[in-house]
Amino acid sequence: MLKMGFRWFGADDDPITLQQIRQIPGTKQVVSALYDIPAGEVWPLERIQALKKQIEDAGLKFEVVESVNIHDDIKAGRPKRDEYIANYQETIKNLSKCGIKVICYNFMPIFDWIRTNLAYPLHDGSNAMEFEFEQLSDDPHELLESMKKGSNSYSLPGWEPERMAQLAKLFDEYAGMTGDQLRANLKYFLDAIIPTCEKYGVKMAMHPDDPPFNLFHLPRIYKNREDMEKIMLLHDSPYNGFTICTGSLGENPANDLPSIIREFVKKDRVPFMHTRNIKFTNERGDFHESAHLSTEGSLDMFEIMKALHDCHYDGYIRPDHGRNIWGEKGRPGYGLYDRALGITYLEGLWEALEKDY
Ligand code: DNO
Ligand code: MN
Repeated sequence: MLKMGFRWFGADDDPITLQQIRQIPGTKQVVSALYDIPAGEVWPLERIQALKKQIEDAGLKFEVVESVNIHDDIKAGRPKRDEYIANYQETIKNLSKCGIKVICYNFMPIFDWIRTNLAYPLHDGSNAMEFEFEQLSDDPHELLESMKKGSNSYSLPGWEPERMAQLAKLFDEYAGMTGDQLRANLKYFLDAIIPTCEKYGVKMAMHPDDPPFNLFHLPRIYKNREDMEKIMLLHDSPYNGFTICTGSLGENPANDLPSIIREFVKKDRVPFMHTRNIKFTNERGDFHESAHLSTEGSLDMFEIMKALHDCHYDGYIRPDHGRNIWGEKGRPGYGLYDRALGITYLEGLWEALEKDY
């Protein structure tokens, strides 16, 4: 049985209700977070307990948190990092008291994932997020303008107006930083928190950089298999794990997802999976996100699920982004319908794999 989850942004911020999530066949887990707590601060126990209660009262489970974001002082290796790391340890402890088993996080400087259009029209009248190299400029403010084209009031995480206002300062902090330096800062962080994770039984699951290449002259360190091996060796423990996001890693056609999955699931380093498909639109590698089906995108979802199945995957999984379909207006990529369709498709593939055992 897949430990299938659905990402939920909380009662105040998500137009989707827990009652709706509960009606998606096969879905038992809600993946959520305290989204209003700024990176670096401790997540109070009572707040996590309240979120857990809400989810459990709706008949669902809460065992995976996405994300506990990392303060830029930790990523940039600034003096205040020790204070933020101590807070992170406290958060791990509090999450563990509430039964959380996995924390998804990312280690991308300044920004989280990036698209150039949040509402790209697809041939069937739906829309999805898109990435076009030509729209990228060296100035993130210009990119923000292009991103907003045609979309509603949502912005991607990391692109909120408050953060855009302090961008110059943040870029200064990373000026000249290499991948090795960023990796050293990750090691410093992992060496401090993994013993806490081991003690409290919470696994870390680092999310790939998206897209998986350097942007705005900022280093990115989880782009491919080689990067994963380096990260694994920074602190060798099953608690130092990965989220394998098929969409993010798949944005580089050189990444062989089934083989990456087989290698790292066998090594017990994959507590969490994100599955979604993308479709390349030209040789340069521009792409848009697509429905989960292999026939709708460039990734072979059957081979991905087969790799998981062959390795007896027993971690958590969720459909990542979907298209916005059937007139749905909410948060780009995080509508109800297409993600629910994604789940039933993944469950179908899984059932077929199980029966053929
Ligand atoms: C992209 C998404 C991201 C992810 C965060 C994890 O593929 O899954 O929003 O949740 O980067 O920290
Ligand atoms: Mn993802």
